[in-house]
Amino acid sequence: MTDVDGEDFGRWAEPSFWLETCPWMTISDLPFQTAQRLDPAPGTNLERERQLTEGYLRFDDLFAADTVEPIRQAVETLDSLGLPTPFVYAFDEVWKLYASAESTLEALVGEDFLVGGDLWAWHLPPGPSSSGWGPHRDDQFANEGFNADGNPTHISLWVALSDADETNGCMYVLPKDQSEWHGGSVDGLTLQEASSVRALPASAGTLLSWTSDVLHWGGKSTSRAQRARTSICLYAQRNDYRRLTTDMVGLSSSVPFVHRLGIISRALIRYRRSALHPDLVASDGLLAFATEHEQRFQKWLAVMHAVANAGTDA
Ligand SMILES: O=C(O)CCC(=O)C(=O)O
Repeated sequence: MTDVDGEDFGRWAEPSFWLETCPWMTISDLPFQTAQRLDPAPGTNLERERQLTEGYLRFDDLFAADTVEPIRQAVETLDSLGLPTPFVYAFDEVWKLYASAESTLEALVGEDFLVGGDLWAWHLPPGPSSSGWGPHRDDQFANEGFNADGNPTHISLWVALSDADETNGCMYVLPKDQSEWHGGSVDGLTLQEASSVRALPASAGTLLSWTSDVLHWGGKSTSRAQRARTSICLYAQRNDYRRLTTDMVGLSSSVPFVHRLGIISRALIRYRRSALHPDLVASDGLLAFATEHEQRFQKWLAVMHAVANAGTDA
């Protein structure tokens, strides 16, 4: 992602700016209500068992080309204009995509789940200077990744928007049953573990998921890459558990544009200093914009919380 210094950030707070950037996309308050729900991916219940042992899953071609292609084009367009790619979450189509997989995701993470939290969008142009994020586990919630019954409290959802393979930086995982736990550190991978690493080529429309104890990373692109690797990721978390991050939304909620700005801003702030992606350069202007919209979002959440509690007390 390139820097956006000198940008008039005031415009970014208007839906019209993003709609002019990607006129084929839409922005409304209630994206989930109009999302078409897909049937559960075949074998989802069996996969749930594998989620407990290996920790990662792949649902090939879960989303149709006419669902993912507009989103891919939006990420590519944002990147080509030097706009931060997570702003693709300003558009309804991304939220609808996750909602359309509701029945598959329910089987994996529990009914009435929430989505959001630490989201991102990647566009890796072909060639050896592009790289996915380095090896890590999504374990910032430390011991809160699993319930007492062993089922995950949250899983990561990664969707290929373009075909990803070993030439353009597909995902790699170390299955959890092949992993000696390194106490949260990714140092000291043994040869035995290295030989158990699996490449996860994924055609556009494929959903990958993993639990918080799975070591994973995005590969490097190569001079043999034919196309950019483009993808999006966020969390799904159980709703019968405390919200792990403040920016999780239920699939029956509204997600107004101003909240999306807050959610995107939180992600920009969270990942700004991350060693996972040295390409994120946030200008002072971008940081000020993100801070303002993140704070507005938090204030709104506090008000909603107070209103809900007042309702309970009455
Ligand atoms: O797409 C990538 O390169 C990295 C994705 C990832 O590591 C994550 O979403 O946690």
